[in-house]
Amino acid sequence: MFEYLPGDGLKTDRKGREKMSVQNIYNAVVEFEIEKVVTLVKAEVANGTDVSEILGAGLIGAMDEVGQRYTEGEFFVPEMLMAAKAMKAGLEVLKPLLSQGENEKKGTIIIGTVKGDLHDIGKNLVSMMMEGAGFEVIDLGVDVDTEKFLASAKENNADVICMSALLTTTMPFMEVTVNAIREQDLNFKTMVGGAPVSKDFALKIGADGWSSDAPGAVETARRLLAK
Ligand code: B1M
Repeated sequence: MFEYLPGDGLKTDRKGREKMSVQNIYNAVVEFEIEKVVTLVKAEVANGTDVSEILGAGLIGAMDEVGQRYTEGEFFVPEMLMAAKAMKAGLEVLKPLLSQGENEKKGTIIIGTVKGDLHDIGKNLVSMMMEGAGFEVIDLGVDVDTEKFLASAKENNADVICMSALLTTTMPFMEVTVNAIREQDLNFKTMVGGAPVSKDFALKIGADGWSSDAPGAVETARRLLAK
């Protein structure tokens, strides 16, 4: 268990020793140092640091910082892209830990980032955690339109269609898919998520489930299948 000392921003363990490792992962992502991210994440895993700590305080926290710097005009698209590469490299190291887990098949999930949207890091994280929880996951990638979601769901006899969006401009495509399922009287549950997607939005468009993060997405999928 670590804690931040007030004022100095340093991470220390209970004995007061400096514990900067997860902060170093964060810094390496913000500085686009791909190899350093990989080395540091491997080292933290070997040290037994909680994966959720590496993810939350390290990798995901860094992407929030990158978004902030983009908003403030300090970073531009190339910087967001380089940081994303560094984040993805770190995520690949964690993948075996996130996607190993229960063997009994829990259901089939179709997942993708909606039409017009190329952000895939959060979607990949949800995908890995779903696999770890025992779901069969068919990942359609990014820029996925309604036709592709539905064709894959029918072909694979899916239980839940999971849609991710990071842009306010692409969120409406979630509603298009939810409506198409209703209009065609299909029996697929839907789940939506992504940074700008709120619970209110999910309720408004008639999605069956929503979560603000990947672990919550797994819980929501479990609940939807239990119904
Ligand atoms: Co862009 N981008 N981006 N971007 N990008 C954002 C999203 C933005 C908020 C940055 C900002 O302005 N501060 C902003 C959107 C503004 C808005 O719509 N309101 C933005 C913009 C504007 C753009 C472009 C339009 C920029 C341009 O070209 N002028 C452009 C759009 C391209 C397109 O998609 N058509 C663009 C491009 C890019 C890159 C390609 C450079 C790159 C993406 C690379 C990639 O994904 N392979 C990129 C990045 C990296 C970001 C930020 C910095 C980081 C996103 C990320 O990976 N976060 C982002 C700022 C931010 O979010 N703070 C930003 C980490 C990831 C783990 O979090 O995806 O939120 P997230 O996933 C979370 C939860 O949301 C949840 O689980 C995860 C955590 O456990 N979750 C789900 C996600 N999906 C879920 C599904 C579920 C449940 C939960 O159920 C189905």
